[in-house]
Amino acid sequence: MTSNIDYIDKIPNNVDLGRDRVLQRALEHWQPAYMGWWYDMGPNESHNYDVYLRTAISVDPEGWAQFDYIKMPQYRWGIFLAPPTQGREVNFGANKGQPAWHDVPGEYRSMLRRIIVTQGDTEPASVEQQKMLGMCAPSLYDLRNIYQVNVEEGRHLWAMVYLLHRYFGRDGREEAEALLDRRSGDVDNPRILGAFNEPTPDWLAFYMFTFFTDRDGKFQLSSLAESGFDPLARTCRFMLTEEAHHMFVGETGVGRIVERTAQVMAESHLESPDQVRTLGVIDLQTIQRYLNFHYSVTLDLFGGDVSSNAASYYTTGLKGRYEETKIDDDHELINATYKVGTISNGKVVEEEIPALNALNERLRDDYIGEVQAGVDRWNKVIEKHGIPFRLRLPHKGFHREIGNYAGHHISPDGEVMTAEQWNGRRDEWMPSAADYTFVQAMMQGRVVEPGKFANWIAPPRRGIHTKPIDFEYVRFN
Ligand code: BYC
Repeated sequence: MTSNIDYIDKIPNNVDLGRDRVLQRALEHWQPAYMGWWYDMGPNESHNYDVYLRTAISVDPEGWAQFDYIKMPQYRWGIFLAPPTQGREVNFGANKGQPAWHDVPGEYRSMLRRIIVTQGDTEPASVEQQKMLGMCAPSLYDLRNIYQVNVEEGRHLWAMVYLLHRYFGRDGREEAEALLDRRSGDVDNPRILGAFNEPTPDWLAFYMFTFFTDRDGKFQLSSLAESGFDPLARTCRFMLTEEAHHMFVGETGVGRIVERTAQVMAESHLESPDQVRTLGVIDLQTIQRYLNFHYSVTLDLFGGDVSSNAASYYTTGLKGRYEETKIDDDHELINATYKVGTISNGKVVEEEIPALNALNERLRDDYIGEVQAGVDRWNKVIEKHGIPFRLRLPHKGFHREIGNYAGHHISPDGEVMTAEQWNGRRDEWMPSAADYTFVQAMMQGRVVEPGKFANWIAPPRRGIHTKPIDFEYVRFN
């Protein structure tokens, strides 16, 4: 097959793609397969729309985001690494102080490939999960935002595929193909990590996902941005610039739903969930249940509380802690300990374990600190409207399937229960089939008039890229 890709124009990059024959050959096969995947699994019925999107065309801090109308299949998925740091070293683990690697160290090859594949797998998974949501968008502004998130998740897949193609030879190419073969939720060939096989059936779920799960992305990418394997570090550093917008979409999305509900409750002086629902908004109790679900499945994404994999990733210098180089310690953690929760005699207790084995838990704790701050901001909105209800994060052990809490039944307050007790209260704590039916019924059809918003969500404070809120962010043609 001969190449018909104009590399410089179609694939913006700063990896000298125009002269890299190995990479070009790999992409000649992969790029058409990617486009096939996008047409098949990308946003439903969207291929002919003109969408006001930003495209990364360079890594220059001021110039990387170019905004224009574009049809999504013509989006220029590019390959970017953050600029190199001269003299960079491996900053942690047993190889601390060695020059950072510019090629894959042979002895760490399979471990590194596994990390890159796991990261890469989440990106197309999320696009698949969100495929149908454009059909019931609450406004053109929101529709444009989900499409922006989708094309950038596509680009993040490209980022990982670049590493596989460039550094892992034949097995890298095979892994890159497999990334397009697995499908979110597929019984036979599912995505690798649990949360990426859960449906995202409505916009409340989408905003919870972008708030909670994309933020796992931020913390994992930050840890990988510390990697001693320099191309991975630099790739992730650039991905983080795009990730920030996804979390903004999530936090403001949930915030606007909360705001609209609180506003309607304050105006109507109604508090009971059933009455609130009759006013065409989502009751705060349902929002809490969605929060419980998305928070708990996302906590699982950090892996086991006690993990020898995590210890190996760290000791070898492949995956660091969140903001590793800002931490004031020996960056080897040989004698350090860390507390993890576990169940003993029917109670949640803490035990002190070697810090190296607790690195997943430590990252999870860093993450929890940040999500708590976001929940506090949502609560300020509720408080401002004089409503006594407060959203809260459930206990870390609630509804967990990975790690020390897996197999136990823990209430949002941290009480260890029997399966029967827990299941008896499940619908108080987790979205029920009836909740999903209610939310989806409210989100029938999409709002297409510029500046108009569905009743269940407040408008944003401002538009995208200095455009007004009533800008025509999507043209349907
Ligand atoms: N589901 O030693 P353990 C993002 C497996 S999100 C299913 O505790 P480890 C994004 C594990 O694979 C960020 N299986 O785990 C967000 C292992 O399997 P084996 C994605 C799971 O390896 C929104 C076994 O259980 N990036 O970017 O320390 C939209 C024992 O596990 C799960 C990354 O994850 C699970 N939740 O930690 C778009 C970074 N958890 O060995 C994008 C790369 C664990 O028995 N990944 N297992 O076959 C990693 O660093 C690690 O793989 C993990 C797991 C932190 C995920």
